[in-house]
Amino acid sequence: MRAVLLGPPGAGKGTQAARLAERFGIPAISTGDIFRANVKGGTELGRAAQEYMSAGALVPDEVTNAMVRDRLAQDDARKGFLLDGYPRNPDQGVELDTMLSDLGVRLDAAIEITADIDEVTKRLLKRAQIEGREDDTEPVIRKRLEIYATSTAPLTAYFEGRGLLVQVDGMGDVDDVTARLIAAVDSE
Ligand code: B4P
Repeated sequence: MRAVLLGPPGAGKGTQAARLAERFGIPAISTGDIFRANVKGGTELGRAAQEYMSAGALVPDEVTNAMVRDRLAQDDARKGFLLDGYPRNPDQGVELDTMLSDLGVRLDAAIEITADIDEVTKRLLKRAQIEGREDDTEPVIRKRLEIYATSTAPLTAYFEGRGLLVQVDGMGDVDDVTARLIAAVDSE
């Protein structure tokens, strides 16, 4: 399976990507996790990403696209992958197509996890108490949701137009959402 996971911040993309990757035996590739690991490691990539992430903005496309291109070319992604958090805007969507066609493969599905704004805000504020992520404060969450609405949400129509969109309700229990996702993928 080659799929991307879409949805607002806090919808459960990272949470569910890990579970689906294990179930289907493919790597979950989270652009957010890769950026955070680089920030922690003090790498050049981390330095390039940090100021954008802490402001809740998207990291510039040229940085993000190059990173994803490298990651998708690695051996473990040959048999499939689940991209979590990429693409995040229509230009990244077009770039992903180019990367996949260069690799000679195609995307099977774009899975959108839907959840309402109040619920995702509640989840992110709860995570702030547990993990202390600097982008989980109320003003930054608001900014991330705005960017989601203006930059990322248009991807839904982009993938729908190509017959790849699968929408799954992300409200409720984590296990219930996982079961819905597996059922949706199995029926594809
Ligand atoms: P991400 O790491 O992708 O952050 P996110 O959108 O908040 O999603 P995440 O996967 O972490 O959270 P989840 O919904 O699983 O991005 C962070 C930043 O990186 C971006 O703002 C941007 O700066 C940069 N970035 C990443 N990708 C980029 C790209 N392509 N281009 C440019 N910049 C990029 O979970 C949230 C919380 O909810 C968790 O605490 C979880 O435990 C909880 N939760 C999940 N499901 C739940 C459920 N069903 N019920 C209750 N709680 C639940």
